[in-house]
Amino acid sequence: MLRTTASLACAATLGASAAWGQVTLGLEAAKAEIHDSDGTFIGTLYVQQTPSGVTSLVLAVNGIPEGTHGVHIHEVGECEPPGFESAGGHVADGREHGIMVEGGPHPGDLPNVVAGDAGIVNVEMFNPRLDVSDHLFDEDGAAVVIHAGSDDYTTQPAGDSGPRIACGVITREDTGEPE
Ligand SMILES: [Cu+2]
Repeated sequence: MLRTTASLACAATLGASAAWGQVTLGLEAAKAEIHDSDGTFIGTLYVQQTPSGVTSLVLAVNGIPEGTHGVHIHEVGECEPPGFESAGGHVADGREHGIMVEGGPHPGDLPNVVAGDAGIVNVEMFNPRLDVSDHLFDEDGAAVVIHAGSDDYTTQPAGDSGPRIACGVITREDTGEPE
């Protein structure tokens, strides 16, 4: 009985670590260190291609205002504070912005995140449209951007989500050779 309990606990621990940003050998993975408009480091985004072709993103930030925030993958890997306009528009691939729009969403569109009064967000997201090789590692790279307000998933081109309050340049993570 004791033995069964121990192995179940072990399986649960392994499952959790695989979901939270652990890389899989030979599949594309990426990371962004996110800074706010003052240049303060506030957290990290991990991005990973998975065997199913769906991209997994794990966002962990500490130090954004309480409330709901739009988060997107923007098309240029440059984060020039304070406004982060250098990151350009969303990774769009000719699509419309937002899940509530016909012809949407952008591959760079992500669900809103909610920060409590401590300013912390810890979330894992799946994105079937975002391709790590094609969208993140193209010539001008890519960046993750957090907005001051929430994305309404409708308004073009960015869901009326307000100013850009944090940004992280996405860089490739070495995942070794395919097995
Ligand atoms: Cu955005």
